[in-house]
Amino acid sequence: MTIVAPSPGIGALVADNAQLIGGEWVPAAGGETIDVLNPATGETLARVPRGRAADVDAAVGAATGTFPAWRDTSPGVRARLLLRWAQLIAEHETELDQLESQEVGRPSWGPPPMANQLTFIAGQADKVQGTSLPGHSPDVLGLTLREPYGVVGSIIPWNAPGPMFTVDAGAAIAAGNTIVIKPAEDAPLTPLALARLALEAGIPPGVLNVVTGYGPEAGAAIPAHPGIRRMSFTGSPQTGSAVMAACAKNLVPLHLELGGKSPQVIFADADLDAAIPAIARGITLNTGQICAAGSRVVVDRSVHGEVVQRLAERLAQVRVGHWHEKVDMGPLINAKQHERVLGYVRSGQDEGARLVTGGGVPDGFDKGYFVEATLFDEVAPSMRIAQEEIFGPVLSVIPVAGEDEALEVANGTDYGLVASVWTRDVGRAVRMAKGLQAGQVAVNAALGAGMIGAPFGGYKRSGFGRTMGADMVRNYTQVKAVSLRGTK
Ligand code: TXE
Repeated sequence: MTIVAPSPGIGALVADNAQLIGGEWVPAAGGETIDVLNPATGETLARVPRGRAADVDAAVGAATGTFPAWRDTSPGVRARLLLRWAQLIAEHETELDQLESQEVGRPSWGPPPMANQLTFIAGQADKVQGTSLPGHSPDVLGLTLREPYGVVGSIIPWNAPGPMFTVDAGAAIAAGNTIVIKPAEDAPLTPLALARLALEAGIPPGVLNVVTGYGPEAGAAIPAHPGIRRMSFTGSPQTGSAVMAACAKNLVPLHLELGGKSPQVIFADADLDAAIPAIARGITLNTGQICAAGSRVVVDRSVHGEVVQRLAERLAQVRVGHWHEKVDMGPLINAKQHERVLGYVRSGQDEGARLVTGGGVPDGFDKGYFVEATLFDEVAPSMRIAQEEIFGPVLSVIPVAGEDEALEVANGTDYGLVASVWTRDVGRAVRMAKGLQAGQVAVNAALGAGMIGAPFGGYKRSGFGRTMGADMVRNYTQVKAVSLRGTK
């Protein structure tokens, strides 16, 4: 274990240069490695194997070998193993929080959600039921069975590596599948630590396999592998499209989660004392690198001036800094994202939006990938900053007149992940909740607030399929109809 470990948690939870295949911690078949950097300082946190197609092949082989025994393991036992995994995560929540904070570069979020997610998932493992079917003949019994797919593949991004890992891996294995999962090259450490705890919990070798590596190498090899029976991808629309094309070629069903351009609609009768802090936090949390970030404020002209002024005051107070400091916002994940976000700021200015606050690199942060919390006003719905996912702390205010225009603008992008509405008028809240094209709608609340296990996923080009929700484990099964005729 030769890891550079600013936090003692890393060395204890993640082995140097090791990925998990068939229950063994192994280097890449080709022996190459990738440095994982701390985005606040550029320092190397750890190195992980640079897996490629040969590593994916080995992982699919291990998962295929383990599948029959895992499929036939009683759902109650699977649930207990998942609960033990959840318990170990809870016992290590401080180290896991520190690990994720360092590799993503965000300030601590406190206890991470993974233990609760797995508890929710484990509760579904023994509740996936089939149905009985009406038949043509009295001596035939018709049934449906829900069965796992086999070996499933998953590719996850870097913005919330812990929760993404447990949601996908947890649901897949709860249903009796085995899985090959590739974390993002920027943030593979929390997934590796979680996989270590899964093994320690007694989840059998080969059920959960983690291949680390770059997207076009290890990632692309997963949907293309003939042994994969279902695929799940979270990331950019461009890469999602490539993964879908590979799945089409390989005839593999898939689930896509591709981000958003989520509107926060404010009407004249809104409670601004509640709306303003929630909206400011919604765009600065994780430095705006959240698929559900509320990146557009669609506001009625009658309160537009006040909303812009109060948002500007709030965003100007956002404290930027390192993960272990008392700050609101860390850096962006890498140089590519830094350039991309600053590029969007330039495009907003070039297209004529009014830069109200932020827009640059904060003073004293020439190292790392920091940006200021940024507010644009007088944004036209057609501008790039109003249409494209920036994945940074850049908020665009679009003034509108009345409910119809608000709905048209809010729905006027290719995305449809989440949306929120701020109004005291119940009738309008109902109309908006029904009219907004989004997988989740919040009324007078931060996006997703106060719900446990709500189904999450997109309309339109935000993707298809849902994670969480009452059917999340069932979604990892396929249906078989069985007819049974008794013999004389
Ligand atoms: O994403 P990629 P990037 C959006 C966000 C961000 C943009 C680019 O707008 O600014 O995407 O981020 C793997 N075959 N989101 O470049 O490329 C890669 O290794 C198979 C939204 O980081 O989609 C990583 O594991 N896999 C989002 C994962 O795909 C490939 C979260 C995501 O990387 C691959 C992240 C390939 N050819 C970014 N190329 C969300 N929906 O939450 C890359 N990968």
